[in-house]
Amino acid sequence: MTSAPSIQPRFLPRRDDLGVVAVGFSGGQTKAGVDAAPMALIEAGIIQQLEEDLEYKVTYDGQVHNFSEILPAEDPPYRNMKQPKFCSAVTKEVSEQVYKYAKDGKLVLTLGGDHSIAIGTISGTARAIRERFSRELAVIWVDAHADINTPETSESGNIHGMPVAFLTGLATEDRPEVFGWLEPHHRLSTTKLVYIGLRDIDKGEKKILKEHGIKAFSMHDIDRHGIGKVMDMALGWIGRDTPIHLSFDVDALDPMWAPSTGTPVRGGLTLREGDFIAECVAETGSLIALDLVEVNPSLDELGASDTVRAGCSIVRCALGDTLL
Ligand SMILES: [Mn+2]
Repeated sequence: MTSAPSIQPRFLPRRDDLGVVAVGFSGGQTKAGVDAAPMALIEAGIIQQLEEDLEYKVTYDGQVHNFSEILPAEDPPYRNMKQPKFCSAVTKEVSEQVYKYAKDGKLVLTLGGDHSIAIGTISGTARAIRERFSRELAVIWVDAHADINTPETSESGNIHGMPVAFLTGLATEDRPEVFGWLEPHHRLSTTKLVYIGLRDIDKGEKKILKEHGIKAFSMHDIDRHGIGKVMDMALGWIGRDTPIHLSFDVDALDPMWAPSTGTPVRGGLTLREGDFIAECVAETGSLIALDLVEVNPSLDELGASDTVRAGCSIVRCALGDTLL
């Protein structure tokens, strides 16, 4: 039994109050199955663990949303993006839900789904934090990939590789039905973004990261400094007293630990390094939202349960679980 997090809240009036959003969405990429992740995580007991072991008061509507009711009749590619209208409509709904929880002072946990849903989660918290504290949000994006392609630099056209470009305003669009609903108050500053775990970056993305001076700790940096120093540097860059949204793509972990994911890349984080990142963020007391995305239980029959277990562990660590 672990007691509730003892860290003093800076941004949460009620540190033990958690809103859960389950987003069974796979339209930001082309492999089926990532939509089944929220149910797999819930069946593995994640909500129960948060309630019983970490003593959170959980608000959850009991539904995994697949948003089939807003699936557009026609959704042809636009500016090279696949399923642009569906992704835009779903992320807008997610944004509203996350905003409501965050505005209400709740910590928000979103279970994905592919990483395109972060357009919704991060825009929702960015807006709530601006309204509640007149502050800018910081984002720690833990991932093998930078997900910062613009529609024009993307080779695949999959929107799960573009969320950071839309969130930072590096990609913009006027049409409201294709992310035109993202307004300045939804956005994230490129100076408030920190990547950890990168190792598979497209040419166009490397250029974007360099040109905008975006803080990124690749696997090379983790090899050089160790994960402890990297976390010190990452949190130092963000600064104390800044609300943090942690967006954790399970593919940041090495496929040895998390094989059931859409775009696995070898040479990744160990299970402990992943948990350590989450523990360090929890220790700041500044976490206001957490995404866990890209668990795909259908891709690797043998590795699915390992991947789900790894995902549950990261969520528990980020929400205050400790080894001792
Ligand atoms: Mn990702």
